[in-house]
Amino acid sequence: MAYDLYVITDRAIGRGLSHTEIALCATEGGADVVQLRDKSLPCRDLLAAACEIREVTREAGALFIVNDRIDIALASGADGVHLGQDDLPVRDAQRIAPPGFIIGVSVGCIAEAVAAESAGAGYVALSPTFPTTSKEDAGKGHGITVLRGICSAVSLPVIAIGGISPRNVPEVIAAGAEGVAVISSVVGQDDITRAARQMKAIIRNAKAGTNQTL
Ligand code: TZP
Ligand code: MG
Repeated sequence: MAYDLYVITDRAIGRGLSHTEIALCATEGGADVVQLRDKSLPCRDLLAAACEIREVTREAGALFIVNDRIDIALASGADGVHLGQDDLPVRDAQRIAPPGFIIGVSVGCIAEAVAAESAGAGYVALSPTFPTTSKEDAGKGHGITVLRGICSAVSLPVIAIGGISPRNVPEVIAAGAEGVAVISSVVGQDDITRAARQMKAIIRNAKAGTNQTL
């Protein structure tokens, strides 16, 4: 399972494009994971979007994760759900999840990452790694030192989320992150496919140790 480039859909930052259009562009550019994130859509509209993105990601060979809503994730056949510290606890989510279902968890410190791993999470995301304006209540960036500490403390894939740009990908990967989750750096760009392709190349190069930036 690759988590290198994890793209989160956001209709406002995507200038009115639909979730499905964003997913199409992102996967065309090589996104490994698409997360459907929308806190305002009515349930049935969210489910419809999830079912469409399930098709798009299946064709592209990408993972599909639904933010917050395990019901929508299960009903649409998504690969997993992404849960915050105030969402359904991992152990409760596991009781209703089929085998192999991925439960990703946002964490803000080593203790939360270790707890998520013990509870059976499939990956953890340090949220936010850097300051971001894309999530109102994101709080301050935890920074590279915390990221490095989490990467050493758990054996799960660790994803950096919040304020990730082509410029800071090399230090994030060098800290041990398996991948980066982004909104602005891909969805907020005029050409989402091109931006995804560039981010993917930077991640690949950072993993190969070449430290290329834009
Ligand atoms: N969760 C933590 S930070 C964040 C989310 C959804 C927003 C990430 O957006 P950006 O634009 O990549 O900083
Ligand atoms: Mg949440």
